[in-house]
Amino acid sequence: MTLELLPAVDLLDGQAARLVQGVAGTETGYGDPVEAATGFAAQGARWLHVVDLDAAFGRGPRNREHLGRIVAAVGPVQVEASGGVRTADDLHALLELGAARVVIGTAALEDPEWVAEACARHGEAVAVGLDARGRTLQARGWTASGGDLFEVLQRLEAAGCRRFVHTEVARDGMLTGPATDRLAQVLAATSRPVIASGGVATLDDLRALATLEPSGLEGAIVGKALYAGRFTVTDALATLAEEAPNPSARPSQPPGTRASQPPVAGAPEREGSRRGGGAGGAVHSPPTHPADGGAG
Ligand code: AMZ
Repeated sequence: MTLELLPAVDLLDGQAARLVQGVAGTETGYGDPVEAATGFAAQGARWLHVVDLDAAFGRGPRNREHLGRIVAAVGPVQVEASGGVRTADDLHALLELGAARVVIGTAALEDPEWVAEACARHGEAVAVGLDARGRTLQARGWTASGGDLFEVLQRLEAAGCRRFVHTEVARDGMLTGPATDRLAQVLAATSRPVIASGGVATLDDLRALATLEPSGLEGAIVGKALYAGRFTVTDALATLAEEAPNPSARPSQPPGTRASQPPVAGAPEREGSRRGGGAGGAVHSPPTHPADGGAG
């Protein structure tokens, strides 16, 4: 399978924005989120990851109207929506707006019984967000911490949760490369598909993540690198298609499941894959996205 690319559209007060390590006040604005979303869709993205940052910070669901506009504008591209989903009403509201999948983070720590119930009831339409600094989970817009990444992962997998989104908070918005070692540990700890978020800066980072696909990595969320023009969605999709293993050479398995894997030892370092001073990929502006020039 080809690793899925999920370009990120984070919503802050109705604007597309990127934060640095998720800290409020560090944002760079990127204008109309529908324009960003349709730009990514026009380049062939099949999924978008849309986060209501205001809701995640507890300021209320300020961006639902924009989520609805994005869903309507990009269809049939599927939208994974998250941020501030703490109750069944929040979850239902996002599903009714047309989100194909909703990611629940904070509530996995604060209300694990409800999250287990939501997973059982909504199946593939719910994913658990594991936002972590190392092994410590983060909640409420990453302003509170508590709970062990692996303990919560295993508990919610046992409760029937189908999919996990792992974010390495310390790398988010930093363009420092993904947390491949930690991801390998997460993949070894679950038989469910995992989506990775945080740190992707170059096409070589995507190649490194693609080597984890046979271990159960399903997708990669990319934000800052796209907005900063490090590469385009078109570039990323072409790179991931090149890296996809030959499907005929792989054993067949039911969708959404895989045999448990032995832990993957070490990060998949490719020859020449690490960047030096951010020079790992061609630097150019995303053709269909409002130019920014200022991020990074
Ligand atoms: O940047 C942040 N401070 C931030 C962020 N990007 N805080 C939360 N989130 C994202 C998570 C996940 O997708 O990565 O919001 C979602 C979780 O929200 P909640 O409200 O369920 O914890």
